[in-house]
Amino acid sequence: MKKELSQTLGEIRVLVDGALADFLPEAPGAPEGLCDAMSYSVFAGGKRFRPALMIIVCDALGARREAVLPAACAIEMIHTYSLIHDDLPAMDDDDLRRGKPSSHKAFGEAMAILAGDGLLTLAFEVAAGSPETADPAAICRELAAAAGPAGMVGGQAADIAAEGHRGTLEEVDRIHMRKTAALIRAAARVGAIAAGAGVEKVDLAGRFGEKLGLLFQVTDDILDQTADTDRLGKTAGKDADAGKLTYPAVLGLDAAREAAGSLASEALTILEELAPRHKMLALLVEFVLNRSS
Ligand code: GRG
Repeated sequence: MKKELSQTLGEIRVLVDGALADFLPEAPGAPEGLCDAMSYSVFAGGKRFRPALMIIVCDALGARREAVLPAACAIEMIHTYSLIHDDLPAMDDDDLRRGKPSSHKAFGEAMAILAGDGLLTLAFEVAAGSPETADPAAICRELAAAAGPAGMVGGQAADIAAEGHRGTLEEVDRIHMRKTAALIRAAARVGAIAAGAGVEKVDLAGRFGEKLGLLFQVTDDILDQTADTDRLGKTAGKDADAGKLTYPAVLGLDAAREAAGSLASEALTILEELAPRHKMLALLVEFVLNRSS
């Protein structure tokens, strides 16, 4: 990763982790064990990619980071809930996440379900507390639409339904557009909304985020097949074993790599209109294209 990007991501991690630590133990009246399970997964070492994208889009449009910080924490809570629930035996049944025992292995299934529920609901309380200038209602709507039945939850349901079937590229796109790209698209849109951007800029940010989100999924699928469990922090090769509809399964590895290159170019083309020559966003695209974990 380029030094400038790793420095910016480091700064953002400190900012977001500090704010998350403030928000998490303060679920008033929540039993201690529940807060422990919520904090365990939030601080298990995730990359903070979605908050970083949101904050860098906000930076690129010239706004202060305070405007977007609650929403950045909210999206990380939503993302973490999705991983906790995805790892459950009824879903992907994975014992390992972010290099540590997954939530249900550490706390039991019931507490893992509740930790996910707690994070999802707390996320909206936190997002609703965004500064008035950042349009909290619009932010909550974006996050809810991206996480809900027409977004991530719908994508997860479609993904489960497609297991073991041979599919087309269009089907894989349709699933992953919702399961992974919708939340990443929302990260970019919310960054623009919090910066006070108009509808056209918000839509451009969304188109940029959508390409980046699909790219993120293609590289995730490629890594699942090519990287080892230690590097991934989750069990490698699970998608193929579960008969999942992935980009390499439908296209083959070489064509999946080409598709990743095309998505990165498309994202960079949209960036020229969104924030011309914005180096950090361009570096973020390059990072997702070349990531190794
Ligand atoms: C259970 C409603 C529900 C949804 C689950 C996100 C998801 C939907 C499932 C996770 C399966 C998966 C591996 C998807 C690929 C893309 C993805 C979300 C990877 C994990 O995100 P990273 O790499 O994780 O940002 P870290 O740990 O760095 O935060």
